[in-house]
Formats: sequence, structure tokens, C-alpha cells
Amino acid sequence: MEHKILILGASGQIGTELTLKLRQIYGNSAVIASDIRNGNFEVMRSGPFEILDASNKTDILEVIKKHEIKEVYLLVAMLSFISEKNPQKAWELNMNTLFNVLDLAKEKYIDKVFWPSSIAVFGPSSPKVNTPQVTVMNPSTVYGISKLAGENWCAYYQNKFGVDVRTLRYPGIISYKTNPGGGTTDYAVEIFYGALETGTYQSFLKKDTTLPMMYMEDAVDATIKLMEHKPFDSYTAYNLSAISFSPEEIAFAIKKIIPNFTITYKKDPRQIIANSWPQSIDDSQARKDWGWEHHFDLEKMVKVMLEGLQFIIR
Ligand code: AKB
Repeated sequence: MEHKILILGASGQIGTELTLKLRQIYGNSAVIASDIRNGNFEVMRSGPFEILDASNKTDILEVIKKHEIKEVYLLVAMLSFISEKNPQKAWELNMNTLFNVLDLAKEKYIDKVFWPSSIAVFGPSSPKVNTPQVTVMNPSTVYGISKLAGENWCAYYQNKFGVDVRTLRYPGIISYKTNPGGGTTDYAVEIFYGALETGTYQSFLKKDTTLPMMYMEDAVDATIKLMEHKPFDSYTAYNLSAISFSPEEIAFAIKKIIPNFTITYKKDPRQIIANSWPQSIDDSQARKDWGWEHHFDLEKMVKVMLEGLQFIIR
């Protein structure tokens, strides 16, 4: 029987590109994309697409049965900045969707789950540089609290019920096919629109605010590699790292290609969130346990972003 995969949140930033890559690997009909809203044209055209609210367990189960799904990637989440404006809603969305999928795995409707965590699980007391896999965690955002609680629930479902759930702590993800929405690292995507559309960008983070980031292709590769790895003995929400840079450093890299590009800075509440997060991440356990390696450094990422985006906005 064909190995069928369901993506929940396939119209979002990561869901879009993960769906397309998984379809390339496993075949278009094997990957069922779903979201509460329509998404990217390529995703909707290249294979099955279901309008689906991941907060509704019965609806998810119906789609799982209809398509004989065995594996679920749950990419539905309210990100850090927007969650601060809607704490209750963020908590409900981020936790209920996770419980729905974990329970479906516990009830044996599906065999394997991917659920993303984030660098937001770390907080003001966590080490800022080369933040270890296991360390102090005191997230100060609603989003970070929901991600840390989610990690603990995943470990619980794995230990108690044998659920195979796998997790990466994503840094800020940079891509051009679908925009992120409501995150603190979003400036690192917006800056490319500014560079190409007006030659200038006003950053909502200070010039020296360094955060861990990653180009989408690396994030998608890591996700698939983790899911394809042989079963793990115990649950680990893996630290995942590629590049770290500040607004000033990415602006400098853009200037090498667009010499007239200028950046300015304005005060913004997202600064407080960014200040609570690590500057760089130690992901040596992921590299050791399942052979993770990244391929995009700052220069390469800037080049592909500018090349890719110019066809989208012109
Ligand atoms: C956000 O900024 O909220 C996300 C994240 C780091 O998880 N990109």
C-alpha cells in the first residue's frame, strides 16, 4: 500500500514547501495537503488538497480514513508576536491541534507524527550563545510556553502510549514562496521585499540583534531526514541550527548584491521577544544522532532569496 502523508497547515510558510518536496519524493497522490484556507497555487494544483480545520479532531479523522493516511505533519501554529496579542486563542490553537494529532496516534489511526517546536522554548535565563540541547528553559512568550508544554506532552505520549512523534526546534525560517506571519524573525524575510521593491527597509529589530535563522530548503531537508530516520528510543525535541545574523549583517550581505540598499531601524515590541531568545544554538546532538547538516550560509541564502523573489514580485 502507498505510504500516505497528511500535511496540516499546508498553506503556511513551511507547509507549502514541505508539501512540494514530499510530493517530489513520494509522489503527488501520496501527499494530502490540507489547511483551513486555500494556499499556494502549486500546492493546490499538484496533488490532493482538503479544506480542514486542525482544531476539529473528527474532521481530521475523516480525512485520515478517506485517504488511508499513516503519517501526519502538523504545521498549524500561531507564531510568537501574534500570539502575544491573542494569548488565549494562541494557547488553544497551538495545544488543541497537537492533542488532536497525538490522540489519533495513540488511538492507532496513524503511525508517525511530526510536530515543530521552536527556539522560543528558551527564555531570558537560558544561555544565549550556543544554547545547549538540555538547559534552563523559561520561555517568556505565550508561543514559547505553548511550544515547551507541547514538547513535554509529546514526550509523555511517547513514553506512556508509544506514540512515534518527532520534533525540531526551528529557528527563524527564511523563504520566498509563502510568507511567514506574525513571527519575530519575519524581518529577515520582509527585508528582501524592501530591497527589491523600494531599495530600503525599516527593521523592527535593533541592528545588533542576533538570532538563529535557516533557509527553507535546509529546514525542509532536516524535517524529512528526521522523519525518515529509524525509530528513536526516546523523544527528543532537537535543537536545529544553520546561521545566526543580525539585521545589520543581513543588510550588509544584501548590499553586496544591491549596493544602494539602505536599512533603518524603529522601536517595536518584538524587540522584547527577540531579546529573550538565543543568539545561536548548539545542535550537535541532531548532527550526531541523525546526520543533520545545513547547506545554506548567509551569502548563499541572500543570493537565492533575491533571485527567487524577483520573479514573484515583478
Ligand atoms: C517566530 O518568530 O515566532 C518563529 C519562531 C522562531 O518560531 N519564526
